[in-house]
Amino acid sequence: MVRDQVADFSVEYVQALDEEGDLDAAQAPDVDDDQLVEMYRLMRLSRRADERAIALQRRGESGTYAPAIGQEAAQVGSAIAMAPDEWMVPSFRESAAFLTRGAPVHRLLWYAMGMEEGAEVADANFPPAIPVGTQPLHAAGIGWGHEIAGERKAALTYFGDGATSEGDVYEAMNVSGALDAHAVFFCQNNQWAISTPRETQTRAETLAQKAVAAGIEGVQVDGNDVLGVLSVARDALESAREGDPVFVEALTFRRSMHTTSDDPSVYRTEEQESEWDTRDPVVRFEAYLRNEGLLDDDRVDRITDEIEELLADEIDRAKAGREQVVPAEMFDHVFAETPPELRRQREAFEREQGDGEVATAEEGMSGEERAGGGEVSGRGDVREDRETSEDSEDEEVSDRGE
Ligand SMILES: Cc1ncc(C[n+]2csc(CCOP(=O)(O)OP(=O)(O)O)c2C)c(N)n1
Ligand SMILES: [Mg+2]
Repeated sequence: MVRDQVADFSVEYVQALDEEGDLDAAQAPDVDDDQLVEMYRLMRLSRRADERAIALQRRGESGTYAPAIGQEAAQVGSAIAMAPDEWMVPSFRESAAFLTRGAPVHRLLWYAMGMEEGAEVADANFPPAIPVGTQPLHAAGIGWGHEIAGERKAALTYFGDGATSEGDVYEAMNVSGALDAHAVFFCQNNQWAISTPRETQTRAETLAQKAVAAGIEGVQVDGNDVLGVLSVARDALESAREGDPVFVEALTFRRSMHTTSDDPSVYRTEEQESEWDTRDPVVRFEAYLRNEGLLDDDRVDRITDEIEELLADEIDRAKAGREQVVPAEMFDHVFAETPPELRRQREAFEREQGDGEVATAEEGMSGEERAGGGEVSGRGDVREDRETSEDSEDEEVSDRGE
């Protein structure tokens, strides 16, 4: 009888900045001082943009929003590693990645406001993907295209821990391995898939090991360490550009609600949340930059003021754009020639709007259609919030989503 071990696998974990903000020089990526401060600014911008977006939703000025609060290092560190003309293929929680890739805040807000303009495919960024785990297949396709065309480029796709339980994600990794697709699969393991904790998502010890079955490399990184993420993402992209796809599991934490429709206090305790207080990615990176002499109180204050100013302008622009929307136009972009049933719906919708007052898409739906609304729809809860929320936009938003 023969009984040999025929394969041996292991998963590496990478951290450059520890929880106190001390750097392990051996893992440190090469980054100049200006770029370090810019990464910090982007993390702060994203955090604040998310807070403002939540507040807008609470006032009924916007629809459902999925904040990236707590995941800024995972997104900024990976998105900044990409070349501008390489495709980013996001899920629905990538505000920090979008901002790093140059997308304006008002466009993110337009998406949450249910506007077509918010889903524009611009600057090599795909629009958000709401169906969980579908977009890695798009990255596999783009990456295969790069291989066929002989291009030294890679696509990077974002998805969550929950998405790794979807067959599509495995299929995307498997086909990428088989066809040498230039793709990086960047999983933000934020410990939660709505109310499902990581421990019950899968019995696998790590998510990174899911790469093994696809025959591609899998690596874990401290996703709250922006320098560790940058280092791992650079290596992964370099490998993918040569036709060797990589799966990256970034260990992070969703510090806020799943979306503005969610209340995490129903399914997780304050103790579970506070465990991650000391690992906040923004606090850690700021401590490092202060130690390095790249930030002091004055510079931090200036960055804060610039962010507030930028966001005030961007929110004004988002609101001004929203006023231009003709909601009935949503019927015009479905078919080349609008079929009779849709035409009837359009007419009914216009009648309901009466004197041209701007109505939400939901106001034009039947009760039955409304009941079918999805969990993370970019549209849908505007009317309800108008009726129930009296919060002020400027009020501080609780991370617990209460
Ligand atoms: C195919 C599909 N199933 C279910 C949902 C509802 N849903 C939206 S987000 C989500 C959880 C996703 O968790 P994860 O992949 O960890 O991403 P995260 O929300 O934590 O960023 C679910 C089940 C959906 N949008 N699409
Ligand atoms: Mg998750």
